[in-house]
Amino acid sequence: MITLYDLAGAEDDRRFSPYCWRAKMALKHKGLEFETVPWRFTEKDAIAFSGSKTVPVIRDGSTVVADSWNIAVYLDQAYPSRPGLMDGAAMVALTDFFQQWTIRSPQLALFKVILLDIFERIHEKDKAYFRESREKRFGMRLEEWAGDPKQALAAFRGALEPVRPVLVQNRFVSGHGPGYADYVLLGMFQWARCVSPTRLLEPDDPVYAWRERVLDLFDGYARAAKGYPVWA
Ligand SMILES: N[C@@H](CCC(=O)N[C@@H](CS)C(=O)NCC(=O)O)C(=O)O
Repeated sequence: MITLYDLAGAEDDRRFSPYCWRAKMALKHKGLEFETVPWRFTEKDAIAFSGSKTVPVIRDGSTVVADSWNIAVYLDQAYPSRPGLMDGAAMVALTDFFQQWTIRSPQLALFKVILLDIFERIHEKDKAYFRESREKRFGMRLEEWAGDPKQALAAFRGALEPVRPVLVQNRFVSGHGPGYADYVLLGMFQWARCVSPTRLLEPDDPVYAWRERVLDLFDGYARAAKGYPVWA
């Protein structure tokens, strides 16, 4: 049984990390059994064994892997006979590009939309650390960085523009069937949905229909997460 350290909010079952969602969907895709351990930002000691200060971290027997990208690559290497997250070196390289783009473009834009909702939903013991570390990163108060919510939402929707033609042509970012790129994008949406009531997409957006398809995978695993409903 694989163990995954998974970021939790104030409640143990509010699991909102986009990177942990990538790992959970990857484990589901591989059909591997796993258990999750709720973890908070300030519980660095609990994952010190991994050498990482961030989650996701997995323990698979005697193997420990930290970082969502490393976990995806590891799972395909360690379990080659199970469904592939990324088939072949070319797809690994292109998916790496896709995850780097996601972090720097739509996910960064979305951070502004949901930042204050995240702050509200995290555990009390994490609040001072979260505010201090993020304000140091942004060089300003959280409230200032978040800015105007309408503008932030418009920027997020605009940042998704490159995936729209792809999702009109194909059912999934990875083509006919879901792959790791889909879980990268879904992780971002789960991050938002688990903490924020903001309606991110209009139902006629091709990204909306794609999100429905991914939420339905694995018997609706991601849909069942504690969070706000997907607005219809
Ligand atoms: N590159 C890492 C990033 C992971 C990451 O930033 N995780 C956040 C939760 S979403 C975290 O653990 N943060 C701890 C902290 O900020 O101290 C990955 O892909 O796994």
